[in-house]
Amino acid sequence: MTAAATLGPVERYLEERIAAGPAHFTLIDPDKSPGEHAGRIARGAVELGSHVILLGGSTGMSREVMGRAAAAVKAAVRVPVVIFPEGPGSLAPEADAVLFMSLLNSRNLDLVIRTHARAAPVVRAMGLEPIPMGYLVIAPGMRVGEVGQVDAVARDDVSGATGWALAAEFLGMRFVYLEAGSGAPAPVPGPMVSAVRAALRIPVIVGGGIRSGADARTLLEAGANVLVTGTITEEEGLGEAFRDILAEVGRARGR
Ligand code: 1GP
Repeated sequence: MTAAATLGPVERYLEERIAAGPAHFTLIDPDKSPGEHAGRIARGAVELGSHVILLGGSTGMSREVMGRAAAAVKAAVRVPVVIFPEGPGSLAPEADAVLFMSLLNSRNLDLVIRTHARAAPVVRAMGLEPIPMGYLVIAPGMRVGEVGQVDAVARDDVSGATGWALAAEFLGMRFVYLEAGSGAPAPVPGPMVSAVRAALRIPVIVGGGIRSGADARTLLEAGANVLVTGTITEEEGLGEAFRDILAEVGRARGR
C-alpha cells in the first residue's frame, strides 16, 4: 500500500486545504472552555475561516472532559476536531483525529516515543485517526518546555531547527510543528520558519505567541503552512485580534 492510499479523511482534508494556501487551527482548552462553551467558540472561529478545531492544553485532562468538548464541537461545526494530547488519558473517541506527536527535543524518552507505545493501541481502539507529527519546541517554550523537559532550540539557531525538522520528515512524520509555547511573548522567529519551510517537503505548523494580524503576516510571509492560536480566544474571545489573524490567513489564501 502506498502512503497516499493509507491517509485518513482528516489528513486528506488537511492536504487539500494546505495545497490551496495556509490554514488556521483554533486551539481550545476544554478545562477552561468545557462542553457547549467549546462548541460556541468553535462555531464562531469556523465562521471566521478557521479550518480545524484542536482540543487540548491542560495537564491532567480527563477523557470525560475531552469527550464532552469534542461532542459539543462536532455538533457545532463540520471541520475536523483533532486532539492535541498532553497524554493518553485525554484521548476520547468523540474526536476525529489525534496529533500523534513526538516531542522531538525532549530529554524524556517517554515524550519522544515510549508513551506512544502505550497510547497507540488506545488510539486504534477508539477509531481516532493518528496524524504523525514532529513537535519541536523553540525558546522560550513556556510551560510545555518545562513539563516536556525540553532542550529548547535557541531562537537564533536556524540551522538547528532545520536539522530537527528535516529529521522528522526523514523519519516519516507528515507534519512538523514549531512551538514557541502557549502564551509566549513572541512567536517563532520568521527567519527560522522560512529556513525550515525551504528545507522541508512536509507542511510546517507554527504556534505559540501569535497575538496579532502583524504576527500572522510575518509567519505567513515566512511560509508557514498552518498557524495555531489558543490563548487569544481564551483571553479575548473572537475579538479584533483573532479576526485580524483570520483575515491575514484569508488574504494569504487569495480570498
Ligand atoms: C500552544 O501553539 C499553541 O500549544 C498556541 O499558542 O496559546 O500562545 O496561542 P498560544
